[in-house]
Amino acid sequence: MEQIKVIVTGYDRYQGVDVNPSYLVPQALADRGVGGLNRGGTRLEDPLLGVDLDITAVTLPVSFAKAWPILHQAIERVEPDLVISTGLKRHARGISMERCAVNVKAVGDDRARQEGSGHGLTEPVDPDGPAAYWTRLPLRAILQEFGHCGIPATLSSDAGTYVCNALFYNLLGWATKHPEVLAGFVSLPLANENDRQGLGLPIEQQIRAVQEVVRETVRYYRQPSSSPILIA
Ligand code: PCA
Repeated sequence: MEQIKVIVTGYDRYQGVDVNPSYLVPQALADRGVGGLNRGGTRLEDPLLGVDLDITAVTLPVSFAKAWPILHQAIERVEPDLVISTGLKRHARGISMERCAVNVKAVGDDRARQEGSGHGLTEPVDPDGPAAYWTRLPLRAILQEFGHCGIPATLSSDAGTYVCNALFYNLLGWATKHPEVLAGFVSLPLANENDRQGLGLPIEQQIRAVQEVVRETVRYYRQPSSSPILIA
């Protein structure tokens, strides 16, 4: 059996948010796996057929200084094939599949407001780094899968200017030196259990979404396709 190791990350308590979905979702994946098919199912096109999937959940502090070093340590310990990071994007209506990380971070006291596109003072994440990095996750396949599952989602080129984007930037910078590893970022909306009109999605749907992200990324990892990953 081929072993594929996955790190799924999220964040610890986050100011002003009762339930941070990015705290719950990685843990749920580590506990439950990514769906029934890898537990005795035999659907032909199951990307997990013959795969021993090992998922490690990592909870990170909402801290520019600490988040990446902790993830980096976990990466060195686990030696993963895939790294999927998640974080809360409060104003999102559905799942946002992030295409790129930018070399910009908010400075100043109102950092927490910089989760979306920020307007305040900024500085580079890495003064010597490029303007942006692209993810190599199969975003098109993932969004197609979301369509089949009825999961509301969009492509995004903006993980904000706060810790999520900085972590993503550092992660993709690391991944350029480790091209055998696929890495990406999924922004999650608020956990919303009942108000269908408002922002957010129920937590179970968010868990399902990140399970699909892992499944489709494993499929691509095992058999890279020639179809374009990025949608212009
Ligand atoms: N979202 C923040 C940091 C922690 C989180 O869940 C962000 O968008 O950067």
